[in-house]
Amino acid sequence: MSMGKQKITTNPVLDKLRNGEAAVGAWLSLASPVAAEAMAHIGWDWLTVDTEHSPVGFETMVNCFRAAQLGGAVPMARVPWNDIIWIQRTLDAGALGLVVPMVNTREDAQHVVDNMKYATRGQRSFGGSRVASYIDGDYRFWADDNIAVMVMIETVEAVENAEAILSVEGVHGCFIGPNDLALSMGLTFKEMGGEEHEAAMAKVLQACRNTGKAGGKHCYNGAEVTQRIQQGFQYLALSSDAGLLLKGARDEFSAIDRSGAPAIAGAGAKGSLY
Ligand code: 3PY
Ligand code: MG
Repeated sequence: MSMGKQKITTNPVLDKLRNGEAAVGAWLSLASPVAAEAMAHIGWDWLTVDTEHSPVGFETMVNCFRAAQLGGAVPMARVPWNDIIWIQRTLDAGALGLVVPMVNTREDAQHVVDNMKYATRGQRSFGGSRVASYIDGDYRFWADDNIAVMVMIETVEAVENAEAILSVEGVHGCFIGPNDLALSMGLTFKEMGGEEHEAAMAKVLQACRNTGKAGGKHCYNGAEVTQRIQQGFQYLALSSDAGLLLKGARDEFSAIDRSGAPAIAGAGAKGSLY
């Protein structure tokens, strides 16, 4: 059952992860509900508003959640930090899953779970949630095992501790941040995706297999998403609204020929301008 049209009984993203399927989405970094709504209709399983590295404001984030829901994508957010205030407010604002950055130890992961769960499992305080009326059931209990808890593994320390992190009860999976991981390993941009970087990511994937949790990664293009699914990753982000916009704009801008040469095939083509 998809988000938006009818009440959901379970979180469709977690349904997929639990079934061993891939759940593919994208990051929302443009701080634009209009872009979010346009993106949502593509068919993504989820859309994650990035509040760690984008200038999005809190109310705009809520409108991005609404836009995602309208298109049938599960609204999620990456919080800026493993912080009870951010986590509580973002869940109350309607996120059905959180990606939490820089989770380096088992204790960090336990702290994420504590922050995201109501008593008796955690310390989240009850104040309702914007999405309570979109789910079938009592949100307080529904939330317990239906809000996706995704911890980011993006440092050498986290890779070392991956199995301990993932074995924490309540953690559904992890999400590799390739950039911070490379920085932590002292790798240059050119060395990203090289043997050392890939070996660290393979270690995380093995930890996922050993613990029965879902592995995830931020991917650069569709080909990489396909490759990672084949490797066994399940929670895949394909770039971001900002990245995809820039890629399309760059490709088309660089295809313009101002030399006066005869028009290339495709000029005069009809398609969608919007
Ligand atoms: C990273 O690459 O560090 C990320 O956080 C990607 O989302
Ligand atoms: Mg990062």
